[in-house]
Amino acid sequence: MSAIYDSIIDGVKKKRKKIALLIDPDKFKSATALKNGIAAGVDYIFVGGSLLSEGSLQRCVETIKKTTDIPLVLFPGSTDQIDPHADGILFLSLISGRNPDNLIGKHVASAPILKKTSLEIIPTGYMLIDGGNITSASYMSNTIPIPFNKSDIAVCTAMAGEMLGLKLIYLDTGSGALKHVSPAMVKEVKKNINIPLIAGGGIKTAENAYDLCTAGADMIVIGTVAEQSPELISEIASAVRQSSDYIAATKE
Ligand code: 1GP
Repeated sequence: MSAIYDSIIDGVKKKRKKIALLIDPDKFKSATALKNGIAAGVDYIFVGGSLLSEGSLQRCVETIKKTTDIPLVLFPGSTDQIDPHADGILFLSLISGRNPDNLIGKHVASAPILKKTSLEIIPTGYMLIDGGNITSASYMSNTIPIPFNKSDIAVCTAMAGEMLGLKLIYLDTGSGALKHVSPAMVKEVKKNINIPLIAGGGIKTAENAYDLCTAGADMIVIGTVAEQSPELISEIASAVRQSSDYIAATKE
């Protein structure tokens, strides 16, 4: 079963950029972001967080599944963020870090649990990039992010991830980052890999989303801006679609 991954690949082939709305169960207080995301036609809903202290992942998944058919993909911060009612899971290897637990330990612990579900498992090379502040993702994973301007390190890390058989590369400055990953880094990484590329963290405006998509991101992820300014979701989703149109026009 690979419906989600196939749809990502299809987007890459057709040069149709995608947008995922990230819902952190801890911040899922009002359903406005979800409602606006559905209205804006987001392609995927990601659910998860680096640390869940108040919210319930299960309740969040249940509410989303009752509300929409948009594929729900778990983006887990820990092994207890697995819910069989979701559609898929990003099986994250934190390849920018050197914490063995996030490279293989947590995978071993969660493999028997995942085996019993019908979740689509998407092996993902997850790379934290410095976005100007220490994020929960970096702190909780006990890893140092790749420096903001070191595209060469990002390129080599992404290439290694692809060679290891990972199916996606996700460049993330972390939720609530001051800066999103640079378009220059996205461009370099994209040039050197043949698997889909996701960019997330610190995307605050339609322009940010447009710049990352035109630089080569196949999908962008928005979380904080969707929670804090849900009225911007449709504008950001439109910018993602416009970037696809721009790319299609310039390649003709
Ligand atoms: C974090 O990429 C996501 O892992 C989304 O980040 O919350 O900053 O949009 P933001």
